[in-house]
Amino acid sequence: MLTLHHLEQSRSFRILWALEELQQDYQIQYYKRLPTFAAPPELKQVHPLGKAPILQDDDRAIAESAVILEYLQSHYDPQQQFKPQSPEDAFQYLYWMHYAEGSLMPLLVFQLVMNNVSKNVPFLIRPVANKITDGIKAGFIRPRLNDHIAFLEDYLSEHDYFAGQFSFADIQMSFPLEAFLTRTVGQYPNIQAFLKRIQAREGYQRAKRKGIE
Ligand SMILES: N[C@@H](CCC(=O)N[C@@H](CS)C(=O)NCC(=O)O)C(=O)O
Repeated sequence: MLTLHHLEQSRSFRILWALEELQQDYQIQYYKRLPTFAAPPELKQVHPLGKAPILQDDDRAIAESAVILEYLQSHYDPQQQFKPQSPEDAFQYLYWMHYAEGSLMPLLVFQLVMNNVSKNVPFLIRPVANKITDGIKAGFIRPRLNDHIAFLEDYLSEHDYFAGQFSFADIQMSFPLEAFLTRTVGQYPNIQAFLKRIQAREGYQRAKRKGIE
């Protein structure tokens, strides 16, 4: 039996969605975040790092979204519906699967951490903390993030999905793109159109309903 260890408001939504696309039997173990937004310590009993998602398949606890998605595709997608169809699609699939967590998410997490610094320092030094974090955001994070967003807008101007037809690479990429859009103002027509396309899927809608305990 498959068990998804699902942390609220987290990347484990990707796996919930993939399981719904596969129409697979599974159970969900729900976890709430601590007031600090960290994962609760119980998750460390499932995997030593205690991060979500974790998928348990009998005795094996699998961590890392991309690994779980690839595992599900290779073990639980007998009709190969979510597998890239051509060698070019397979290359794109590999690239975007790694890019999401290897390149894009670190910048977004760094941005989130910088946004939260001033809330976590004593009131009197907030102006200094803000000066430092504003400098890091303007000098380091924003220019890099702008390059990534321009790159993605450009790619999505010519592709409806990241690897040919809808695949698990789209599920992997959905999380940073949704996170980016919730923290930013501005028009990103191709990213917005892509998200609208994938969010309209029945599997996505079912997963949204199940994600709430
Ligand atoms: N690269 C990992 C990242 C896992 C990760 O950092 N998950 C976050 C949830 S979005 C988490 O568990 N955070 C809680 C914490 O760090 O305490 C993946 O894609 O699965």
